[in-house]
Amino acid sequence: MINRSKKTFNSITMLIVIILLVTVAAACGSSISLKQPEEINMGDMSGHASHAQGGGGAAADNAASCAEKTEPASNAPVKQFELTAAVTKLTLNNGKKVEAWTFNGSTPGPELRVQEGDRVVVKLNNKDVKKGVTIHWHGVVLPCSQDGVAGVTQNAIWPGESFTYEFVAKHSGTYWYHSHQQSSQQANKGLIGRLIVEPKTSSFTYDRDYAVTMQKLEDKHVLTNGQTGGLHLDAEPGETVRLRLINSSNLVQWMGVAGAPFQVISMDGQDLNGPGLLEGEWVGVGGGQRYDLRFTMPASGKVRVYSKEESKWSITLGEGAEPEKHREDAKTFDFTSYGTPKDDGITSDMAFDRTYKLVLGPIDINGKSGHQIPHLMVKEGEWIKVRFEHQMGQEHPMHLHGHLFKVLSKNDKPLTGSPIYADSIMLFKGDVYEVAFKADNPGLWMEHCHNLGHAFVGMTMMVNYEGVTTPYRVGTKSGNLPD
Ligand SMILES: [Cu+2]
Repeated sequence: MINRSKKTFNSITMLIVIILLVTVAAACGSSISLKQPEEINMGDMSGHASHAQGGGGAAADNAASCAEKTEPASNAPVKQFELTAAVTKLTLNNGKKVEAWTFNGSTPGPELRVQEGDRVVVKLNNKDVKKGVTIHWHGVVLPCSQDGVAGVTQNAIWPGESFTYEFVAKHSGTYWYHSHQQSSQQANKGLIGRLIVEPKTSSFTYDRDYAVTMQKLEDKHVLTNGQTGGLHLDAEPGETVRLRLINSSNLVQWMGVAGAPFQVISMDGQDLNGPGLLEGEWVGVGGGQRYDLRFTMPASGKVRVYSKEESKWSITLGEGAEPEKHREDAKTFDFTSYGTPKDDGITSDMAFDRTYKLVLGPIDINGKSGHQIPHLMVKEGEWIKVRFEHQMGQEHPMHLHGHLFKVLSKNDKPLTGSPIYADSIMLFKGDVYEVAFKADNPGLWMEHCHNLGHAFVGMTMMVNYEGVTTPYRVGTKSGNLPD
């Protein structure tokens, strides 16, 4: 009873803190920043290893800096790009004027398309974004020094400076990029774009391949690939379409498909096994998540993919009569029992080297916030299980850098459909998920809520490999503030 009332008290305190933060932020405009630490070493392991339930302790033999973890030379075909971040006065197609922060003059920035196995080389220039910029390649498994987190994997790139990213696109799929310097503000101001890694061979065929960014610029302008008022894409009756949906906004978007049955063929860029046909279900795409849909254009000519809230994102494909929208109270897509199982040997009851439990509050993890949250320590070669329990607040799309994890169970029931590999898991209040990953990419990796507003106020932590260090520092002294 006492514990319970204490818990309730803590939750109420947390809510009051959120309300205060939001009020202060609203009152002061975008120049507000929370009291930030002066200098923090995110690779500092002192006192942080004790939270593991087993394992841990010994330092790794091969201590190394994140900065030295680069993509090894290879004969991979090179795809080169240049992205320049700049403050840009944009006129949206509804006539509204916005001062956005853009890559190459637009938001989203250019869609980067490469093939699986390509060596992707991207030169980032900062023209005049005074707060500094970086690029994080969301969902891409790459070497630590290329992850784009200011103060952890590099310094922020200041006006007049450049930085070149280089990594091999090992996994095909739908990804995106965004600044990870003051990410909540910078993504919101427009420093985002799409990265599509086309498969060498696909388990799915399609005639059209489209990628769509669902974006909320400055918390208010609803943009579909930069357009207000929805997006139209060409498709002929009988053609099969792969539609890659990317939710770059903070909140979950419930997406419906009117006019055709559809499949979810990929989540977070990773293909599903044997996905069946769905009709009239709402697909919840969390902040930062990607869902690839596949459908065949009907003889009547038109399909509409749209968010449940009428005034939001809408994509029409083809020409013809408006298809009938499905019911508001239709069922929601459940990936835990979708598609066909495939044994990969990764299960809840296999032996894990370390198991961690993360209890999510409104803006906290295990009752702690930001730099106070102990790192999840791992060692190369280990298998790690993470149990997420959502106790209070909005949905939390928890995102892990540098790895793909497998979703093992929901509410302690193992998944019964296709294996799900992802870089994020969205939890609603009451949800419990267990995920597993192999520690096979030594580095210092963020694990945070991709409601970037939540990350900004502290819902962010690190998964650190033993022995890996960083020469970079987070804090007001360096100006590296990744959020
Ligand atoms: Cu969150």
